[in-house]
Amino acid sequence: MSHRDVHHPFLFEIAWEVANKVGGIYTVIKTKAPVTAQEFGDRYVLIGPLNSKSSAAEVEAENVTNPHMKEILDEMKRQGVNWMYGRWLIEGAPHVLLFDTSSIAERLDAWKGDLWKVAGIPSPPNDQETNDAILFGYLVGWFLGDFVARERSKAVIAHFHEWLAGVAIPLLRNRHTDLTTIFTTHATLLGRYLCAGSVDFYNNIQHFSVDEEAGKRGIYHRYCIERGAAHCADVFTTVSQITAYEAEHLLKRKPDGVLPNGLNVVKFSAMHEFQNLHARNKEKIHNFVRGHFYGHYDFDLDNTLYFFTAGRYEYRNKGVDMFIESLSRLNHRLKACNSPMTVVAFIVMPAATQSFAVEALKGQAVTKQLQETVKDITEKIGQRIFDKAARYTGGDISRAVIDPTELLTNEEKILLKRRVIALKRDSLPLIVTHNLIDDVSDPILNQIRRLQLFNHPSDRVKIIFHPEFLSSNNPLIGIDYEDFVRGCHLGVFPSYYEPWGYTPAECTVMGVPSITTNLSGFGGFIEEILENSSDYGIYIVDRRLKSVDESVDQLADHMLQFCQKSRRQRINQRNRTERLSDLLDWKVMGMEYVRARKLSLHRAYPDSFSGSDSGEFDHHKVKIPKPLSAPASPRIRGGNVSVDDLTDGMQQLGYEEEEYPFPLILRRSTSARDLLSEGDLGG
Ligand code: G6P
Ligand code: 1S3
Repeated sequence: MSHRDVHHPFLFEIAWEVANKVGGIYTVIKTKAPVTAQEFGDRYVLIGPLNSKSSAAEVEAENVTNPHMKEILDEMKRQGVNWMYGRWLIEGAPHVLLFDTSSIAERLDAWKGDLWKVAGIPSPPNDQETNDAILFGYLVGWFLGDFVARERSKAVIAHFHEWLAGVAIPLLRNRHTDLTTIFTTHATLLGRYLCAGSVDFYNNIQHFSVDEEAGKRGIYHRYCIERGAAHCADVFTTVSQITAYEAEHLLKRKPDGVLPNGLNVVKFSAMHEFQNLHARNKEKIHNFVRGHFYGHYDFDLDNTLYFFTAGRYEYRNKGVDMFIESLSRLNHRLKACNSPMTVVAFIVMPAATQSFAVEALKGQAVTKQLQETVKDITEKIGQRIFDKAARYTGGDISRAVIDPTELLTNEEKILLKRRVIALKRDSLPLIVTHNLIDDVSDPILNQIRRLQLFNHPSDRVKIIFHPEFLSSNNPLIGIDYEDFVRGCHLGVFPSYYEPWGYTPAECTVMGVPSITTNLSGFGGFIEEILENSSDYGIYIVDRRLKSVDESVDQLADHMLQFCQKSRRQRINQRNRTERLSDLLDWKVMGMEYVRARKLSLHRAYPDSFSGSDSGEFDHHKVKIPKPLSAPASPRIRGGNVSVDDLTDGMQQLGYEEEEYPFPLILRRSTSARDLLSEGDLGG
């Protein structure tokens, strides 16, 4: 029987994206680090790969202070393993240990043979990612095995993320290493592949012949690593219910629990600062739009809404197909109801490009020239008005005030006309801001062509496809992604395959309403905790039970409803959205990690806990009611009134939303933790 202390365990968290940005898992680990480092202190170490390009910038090297670790790492170095130990330069500054897989590449064949022998996992010769995963897995297994052999007083938890870090799990199990393991998968390999094709994934999930499907796609060996890790871990988890369902059918183990992704939420001291930021950043987008639509800038920016979608270019998985189709329907509906609104919809998804489109650069240049000329002339006019007034020496006062018809000199009129003539163009405003290498077969462009959404003056929905991530150094639209999101009105993410989906969650913490689907992990999570999420600025499209056509219609309806809101209603909705950010903070979300660790200790060391405490996940969740759950005001009693109508009414009576005599919305003081779950969360 083991006598390890289960109340003060060591925690090793292992992932290929520790101090190494590849995709979403980097965001998970990095944003979670502060709360985990606070909980475990020096007993928390992250293990990742040593990347010659990024490690030096991400990590500050320091001496290994733990004597057991020092002994082991010195010995590994003697045997040729190159590693780096230090502090990750992020909030929370956790300890990190990075292994250089290339330094030990000569052992690859031996380890591949061993993996086949002990776990029956094959590995073909030329798959670099799998080779790295095997080298990394054997190094981690070596280190952890030696660590628990020396550190005998405290329990050790090893928490692995995603298949790339999963090779060590079957090894540790096979070697009966005295520690407990957790495996969290952030997607399944096969699910991602199947969804990107044209299968009806969710309706057939029980029926796939998984080995055969993996084999057909050349990923059988990777699939074996993923499935092996899922089955050999003491505790198996995913990031959402939808991925848990997927994992149960494709990996054939029902996850023990769900560990949703949080964010490190930064609150402004002034409540309305995020609204001011919206207005400031919207102005930057306005400037870009004036230039982009030069010669066709005939719509009112005060009645223009900015919608956007963004992410990796996975046309079907990220729901771009559905977004464009719904924009076309929205266009028709706005025209049909003679709406004064214009929607500019941005698609920000990197694709292979040659350069910026000349026409796009020209638009910004001619508009900037016009702006500078106007500024210049305005200054001169001001000077002339001042001079004339200052020269007043008595007599008829009207002679000291410049005649408005003489405000502009002839030269200024000519210069202004030249600038205006430069705005003339024969073509319609561009759809795509760059020259795409594969313009002819690009799926986004082809869908836009098919629907003829060509930014015609009569179109109420305009589209701009920016096939590159945003940055403040960009000569067209010089703005960082976060500022861009803040300046927009609505994020639209109608994903088909999205284990979690950080994009709508990020919108929420910035107080920007968004649209997601019930096939995304985030959408499912929100549906579970909010009764009427659209009142809080999170619209959920049903892509699970509705036909494609019905889902497209629902998405178009949500966008139309949004277009029908008044400015006041948009401001109120943004306030409600922003208040949800506490729920997405790791301080709350991290509690599920606490439960997973507790369960893993229970499973490995059951005798160290009292009999009544099973350590199992408690799935009981409490829903946050819709904003109007409370007694209504006299004005609305008995009526079926929307939250927008109510808000308008109360504001006419002179109330601000914060001062309502009934709880319209979740208050800041409400403990999100209490609302999310009940029971003992201790670890
Ligand atoms: C923020 C600003 C307001 C501005 C509003 C515009 O709330 O604080 O001053 O009027 O944004 O909102 P809109 O939805 O029209 O961009
Ligand atoms: C995955 O990254 P992706 O964009 O390939 O992991 C992310 C972090 O858990 C998750 O947000 C995303 O949905 C998954 O798909």
